[in-house]
Amino acid sequence: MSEDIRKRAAELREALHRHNYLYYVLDEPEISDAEYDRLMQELIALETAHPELIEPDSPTQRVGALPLEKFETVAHTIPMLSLENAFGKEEVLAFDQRVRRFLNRDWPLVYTAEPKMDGVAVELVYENGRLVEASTRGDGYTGELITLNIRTIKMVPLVLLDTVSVTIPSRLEVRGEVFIPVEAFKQLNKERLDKDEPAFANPRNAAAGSLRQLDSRITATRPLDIFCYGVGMVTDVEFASHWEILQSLKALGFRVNPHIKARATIEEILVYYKDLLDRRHEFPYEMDGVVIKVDDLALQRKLGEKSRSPRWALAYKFPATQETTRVVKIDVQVGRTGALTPVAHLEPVSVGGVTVSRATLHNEDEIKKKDIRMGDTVLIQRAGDVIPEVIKVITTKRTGVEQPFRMPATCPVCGAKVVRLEQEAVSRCVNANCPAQVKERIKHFASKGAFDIDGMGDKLVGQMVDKGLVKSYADLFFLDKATTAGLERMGEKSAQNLMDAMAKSKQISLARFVYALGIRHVGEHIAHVLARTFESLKALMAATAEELVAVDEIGPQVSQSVRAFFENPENQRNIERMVEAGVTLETEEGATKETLAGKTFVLTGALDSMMRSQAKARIEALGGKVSSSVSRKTAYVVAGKDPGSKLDKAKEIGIKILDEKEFIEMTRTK
Ligand code: D41
Repeated sequence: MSEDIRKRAAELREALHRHNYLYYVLDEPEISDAEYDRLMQELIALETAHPELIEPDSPTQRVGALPLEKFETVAHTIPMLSLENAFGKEEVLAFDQRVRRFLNRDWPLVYTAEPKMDGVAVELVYENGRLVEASTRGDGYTGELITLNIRTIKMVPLVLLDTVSVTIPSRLEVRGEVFIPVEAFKQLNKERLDKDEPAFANPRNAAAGSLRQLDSRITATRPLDIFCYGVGMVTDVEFASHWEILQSLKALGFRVNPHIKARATIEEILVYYKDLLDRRHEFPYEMDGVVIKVDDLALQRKLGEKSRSPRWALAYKFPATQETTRVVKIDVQVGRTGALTPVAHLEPVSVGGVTVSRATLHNEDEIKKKDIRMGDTVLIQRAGDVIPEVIKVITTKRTGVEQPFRMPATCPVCGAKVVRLEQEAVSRCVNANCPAQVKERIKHFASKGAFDIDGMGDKLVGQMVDKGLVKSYADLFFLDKATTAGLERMGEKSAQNLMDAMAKSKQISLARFVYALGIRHVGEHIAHVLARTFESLKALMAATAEELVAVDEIGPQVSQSVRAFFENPENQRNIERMVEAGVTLETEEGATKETLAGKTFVLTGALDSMMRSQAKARIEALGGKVSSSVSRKTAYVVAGKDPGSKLDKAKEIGIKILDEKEFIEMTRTK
């Protein structure tokens, strides 16, 4: 092999590490995704042709090939201590008093405070700038070795950035919290439900479950992210303050939360806490409080630790999202596929500022496992805007009158038989014409990812089905305005709006159409795969089971379900009627209208509701482009918080400037 090839491979590795950092850590890419892919493909090609070139920290080597048998355990060089909790302002002020008394100080102390991420604590070990080991916190003294799983997280550097500002230590232990952002969590759960896999209760469980995979190829598919907040053992470098540690971690290529409050008095920290608490729902990830730390490391050393937590740190938690209440009754809800989901009706209780009166109980086995009975006092939890859940029964509150739940033998809505197949966790109503199923199918049909019919709310669908106006989704397109206007809470104006919305929805992509049909096991993603592969509805309807399973990502279950759906004469008839009503399929895949084609955007400053990469994705999904510098060719400059000189330049040459709200409005996809 020539020296040139070796040199080129090294060049590519370095470039890819850098662009990975710019994209995933800084969220400020300098090259397009396509260009990044080209570099990656070139490196893969070189490494395939010359396997001796492959190095463990090549950017191509994030995902391992083989699953582990089990995780090894490792001892942390320095224990990962836990945090003392505080739940009120008084406790925080008492902490400050205690620390100052201990240090014999009557003047204010300097603290640094950071959002407390609700995820999984991990330690990353670097030797001579290379990631060699990663482990969970475990009990604080020993954890599990999850190096292969951590390597799959693109926000984790495999190789440290070499800059002038920080020496690369021969050994560096970095601590951080791995988490899953809320939107990505919801998407992950949606995909799991589509595949009939159990949903995760909350983002933290999803992150923990993802890190606990023995097969790193599975972990690689999970949207994990990390914020680093501290160090364990570090050689060769001396830090003076916590703030300096955070800055150095940033300089070495780690992701550090940008919302950290640097060097402030305890009063300022209290204001910071209040602000984060008020705005916590604007963040793309879950936080459960603020971690307050004495900034000066010399003072930290003086303070030391007591039992298992440092005296110099405090977790000021956000108000609990857990509460106890009573289960008044348990009934069942009938879903789109006839699945019966037990729901607990609760005595209303405020959980973290939101009144909760219901909680999902998932299925019969879950109720049995937790032994939840009507009349029980239970601990419930609400995480983000996820449906509240029953964590456990407070058995000491039992009086003996509590009634166990039994799955009904007949559907509570239509009275048809309920069956539970042997290999399934759910019971189902067997009547496909059950009004509850019909309503759910229509709601799904009209939902955002499907026909996206504006104004087709739950109440309206309920009335339409109850009055016998619609028996299937195809009937929607044959509704007339007068009938619609006669429904409760409707009128001329809203009926017209609904008619307009339906007319507009008739132009639809094949993928959305297939998703809208509500075929079991066919979620948004699988619908896309099917649309991309078969390109027309006719071809998809004609596809044999063999042709279907031959498609990547389509297994026997999906294949069987798709066949059964299209073989059903009633479904065929419904599809024909929709075509008669004027539903037309845009055959092209990804048929979102390219409303921003030819328009170039420049992003400057931080957006509150999304990362730069997400903003970029929104623009590109509509055919627009993102550029890093403002010129006369720029169509719009999107200005977030703390915009840079790009905004000044845009103003100077008269480019249209969008604020965050305007930007979101412009890039909303139907
Ligand atoms: O964001 C967090 N979850 C977080 C956790 C944080 N920002 N800082 C932390 N600092 C510490 C000390 C002060 C003990 C180094 C922590 C944790 N500990 C921690 N995470 C899990 C157990 C302890």
